[in-house]
Amino acid sequence: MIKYLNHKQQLINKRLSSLLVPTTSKHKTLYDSMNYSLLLEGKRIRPALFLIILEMLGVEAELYMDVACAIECIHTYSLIHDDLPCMDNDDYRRGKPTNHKIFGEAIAVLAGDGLLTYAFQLLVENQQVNASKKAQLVYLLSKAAGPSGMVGGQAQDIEAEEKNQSLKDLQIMDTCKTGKLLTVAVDMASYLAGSDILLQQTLHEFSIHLGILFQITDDLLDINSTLVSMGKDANRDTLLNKSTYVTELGVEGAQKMANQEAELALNSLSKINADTSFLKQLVHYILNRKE
Ligand code: GRG
Repeated sequence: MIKYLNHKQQLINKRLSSLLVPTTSKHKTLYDSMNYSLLLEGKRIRPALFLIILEMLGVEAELYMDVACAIECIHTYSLIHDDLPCMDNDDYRRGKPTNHKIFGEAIAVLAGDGLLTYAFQLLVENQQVNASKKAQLVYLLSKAAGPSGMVGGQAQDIEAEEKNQSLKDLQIMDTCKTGKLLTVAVDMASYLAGSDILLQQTLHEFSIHLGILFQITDDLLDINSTLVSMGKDANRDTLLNKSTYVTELGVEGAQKMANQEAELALNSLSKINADTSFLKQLVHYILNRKE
């Protein structure tokens, strides 16, 4: 799996590094700031997931590389904004100082804004996709990233600081904040591959379990890791007094739930009549991840 994932990461990194070029030297700082965060070593899980599903469904995935990159642009914007002093106030991300530490808060806000809007430019400029498919991709991605998705989850997170959230509320928050961008990577791939409705639903169900699994392992890593292993400040959730799967269930309970979610994700895959071996390996990779 690691080899396959690394290959996908390399392809994504190559395309990402050629995308953002300023049209005037007057905008150089903004572009430097966007490229700084975009090109740092991220795991590229969301775009890789998108490409893996396309390939599994028999589509030449590289044709849709810019759609994959659009997802990563949105993810990177969310990290830049999440790290700002008015949000989580983090000093490190992807093993390096956060965007605002290098470029200042105003440029970091604009770099996030730039990446968010550029993602949609990338989708619409795409030559591989016809107009009606573009409209559907824009709809799916904006819905997942916007107020009914990631931004909604982030707002709930901000309001919940210093308060105890029930497990149910925590699940609503994480399904939106972390889950929706993973889910939409799967939904966009199954849509582009022209999958029938049953397969789309099964893949969607798989992605929901994968999203919860990803968040639980993130919570477990937050307490068990260091700046070096995670690439960001560890133990931030405790410092910010946030409810997480670990605070609600304890380490053992959270690990048990991670195992259950991994099982449920694998169970969804078992209903699919295609070679799901890479997706199965991705589930195990996320369950056992150390970064
Ligand atoms: C600011 C609108 C807005 C949203 C922020 C992504 C996010 C929402 C907050 C980040 C906080 C956080 C740690 C969420 C947990 C899951 C998560 C998104 C982790 C970071 O993603 P990875 O592990 O990071 O895929 P890399 O660096 O590998 O891309």
